Amino acid sequence: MHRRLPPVPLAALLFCACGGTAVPSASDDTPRGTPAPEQAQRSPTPASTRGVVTAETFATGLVNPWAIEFLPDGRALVTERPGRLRLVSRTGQLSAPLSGVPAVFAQGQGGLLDVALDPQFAQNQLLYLSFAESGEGGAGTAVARARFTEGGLQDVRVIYRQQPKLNGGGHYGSRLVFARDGRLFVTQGDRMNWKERAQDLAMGQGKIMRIATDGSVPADNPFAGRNDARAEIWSYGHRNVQAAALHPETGQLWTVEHGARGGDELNHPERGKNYGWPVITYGVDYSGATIGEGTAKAGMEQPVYYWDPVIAPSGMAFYTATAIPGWQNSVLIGSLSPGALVRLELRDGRVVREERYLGELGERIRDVTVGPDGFVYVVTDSGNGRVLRVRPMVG
Ligand SMILES: [Ca+2]
Repeated sequence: MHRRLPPVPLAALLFCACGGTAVPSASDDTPRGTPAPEQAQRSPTPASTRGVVTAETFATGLVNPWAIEFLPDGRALVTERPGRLRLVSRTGQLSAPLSGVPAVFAQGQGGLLDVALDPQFAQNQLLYLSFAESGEGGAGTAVARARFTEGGLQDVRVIYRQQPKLNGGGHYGSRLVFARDGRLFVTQGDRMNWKERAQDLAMGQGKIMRIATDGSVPADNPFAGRNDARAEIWSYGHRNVQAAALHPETGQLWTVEHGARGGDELNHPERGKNYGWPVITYGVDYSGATIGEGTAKAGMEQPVYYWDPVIAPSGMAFYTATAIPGWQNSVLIGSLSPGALVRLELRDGRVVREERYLGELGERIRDVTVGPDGFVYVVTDSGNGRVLRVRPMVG
């Protein structure tokens, strides 16, 4: 029979182990019988680690690439925020922009954003693009479905529009993630100047949406059938979700959202739940002013983990390959600022370790995926953006 180690030494042991940065659990030092405090785990802000992986240029000459997605044949699609979609060959050559991409509102953070393949892409060649779309009232996040052909996109149709459209260029979200049931999650933001709308179920801002691939709303959505709520809503109270992926074992949606100063959050948004923004947050306004009511409130979910200082998260992938030793089952997240590839180890739904890599590049990492070779591919956000292949350092 195993003896239980006393809680505090166990936390200290975890924190010191292995030369990496294990994360102390908020609940480890809570005496038994005492309810756990409403306090999320905080990132220990590890320094970027050198000597484990190296990044080599795979493709170059991209303008503000936002997303990368591999096709079954080993080529990749890359979006450029000004409104272009390109193919990257298996050897890193860029194609001319593909025709048929919808017109995008390419201002501020807006433009052509994510790309996702249909789960049946090999049979139907369908793909989905998220983008900022102009229209009455300003602009909003939108999703188009199209059929990929070598000659460009065909049968392009907008299947989702964030309502209402609003002025401003900030906080569009907008990652696309397929659930196991074939429903499409669309992450969004609060459009920056409209944060209170994240709590208003009649508004499309600050929500994660769940739609069918023809744009219809699944009847089992949490607010379907209500007069006072948008039926597409899956979860709400989000600030700006630019990183999302499906957990390969549980099938849950996991997300990372930009907080204000000191408030980036890891969540696994569940059906109908309220993630608190802007009522509760660990961040403060950029002016230093407090936001909302504090860090916890009944009826609002705590993040799994938060970053203070922030990482400015964008792009996320679960690593299930084996080509990079020790990374299997990690969560990989792009950091725009300070600029890094963030790796989390999860255990039982909690973060037990955080490491960071590629900080020495000084690049804004905008998206992360895993290639058919098992290596990690990231895109860098700049006017001379690149696709980088991340491999174990040899020698
Ligand atoms: Ca939150």
